[in-house]
Amino acid sequence: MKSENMNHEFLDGVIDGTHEDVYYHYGVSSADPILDKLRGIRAVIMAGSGGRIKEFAQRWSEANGGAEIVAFPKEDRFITRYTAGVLFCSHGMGMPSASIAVQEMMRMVCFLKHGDPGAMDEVFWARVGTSGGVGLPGGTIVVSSEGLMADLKPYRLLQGGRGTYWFDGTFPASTREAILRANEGSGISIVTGKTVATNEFFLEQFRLDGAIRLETLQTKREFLQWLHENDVRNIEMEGAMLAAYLNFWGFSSFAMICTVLLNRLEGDQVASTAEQLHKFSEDSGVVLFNYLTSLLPARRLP
Ligand code: R2B
Ligand code: URA
Repeated sequence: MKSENMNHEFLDGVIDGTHEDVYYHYGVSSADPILDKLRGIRAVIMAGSGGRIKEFAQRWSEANGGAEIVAFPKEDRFITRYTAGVLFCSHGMGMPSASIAVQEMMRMVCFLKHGDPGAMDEVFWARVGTSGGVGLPGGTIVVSSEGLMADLKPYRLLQGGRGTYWFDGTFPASTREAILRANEGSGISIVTGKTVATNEFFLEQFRLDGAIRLETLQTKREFLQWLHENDVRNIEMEGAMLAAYLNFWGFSSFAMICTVLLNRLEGDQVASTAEQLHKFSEDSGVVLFNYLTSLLPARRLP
């Protein structure tokens, strides 16, 4: 962990009880007794949709002998479920939304682990999501090697009028390889490669089917070709920020597992049937659970 990058000015007082931390978007605070149930946290799993989070938690609880599922009271922003060492949490769509979820989760993990860097670094983080494939058919799973913005540079934020904050968007190779190993023989098509995270579903992804259209078929093809030549395999909307923030604190175990909904070289509209979409998203869940089970062996009932 990179202690020098943590906000000790604020967090040290939370850990020693001098003041509370209010995780506003989750409706809980560090003084809330509900957090005592989460002290054994070993993984934070994020997904865009709240429905997905509830399904994941249910599945993980069943795999762990029906372990208790704890829900945070506030659900109008993010849906959260904790069970058997894993905190499942939705993050909405796009980096502005997901960055709130990630920052509050990082603070919460720090509090839950009493600021102990060794214990914090035992926590595995993942986003399981959907994406557009760059030369890959629907149903392929991409485990990201790096998260970049649409200009193929890492995640950045504006520092007022003074310049730009730059971050590191790489995903740890050891976690990626462990996920692949845990899924050997699964029959699921899994590739690794760079992922572009955009600030917009239509314009920054060079779609031609938005209300606003700023590109041509030719420039869209050139963009996607450029991404492909630079080893980008899929496009989504959160990965560059997720890797950036987790790297900033120095977590060593995190990943992004995204299913491909369509091959962007062939079109823009997500036109798969509900059944196909269900199967695609099931597969990314299977990839995650195969790894989670290897990491935290499930305690099945006899
Ligand atoms: C993938 O899918 C969502 C947009 O449909 C977005 O959250 C993402 O990254
Ligand atoms: N999510 C995205 O951000 N883009 C796609 O093309 C599909 C899912």
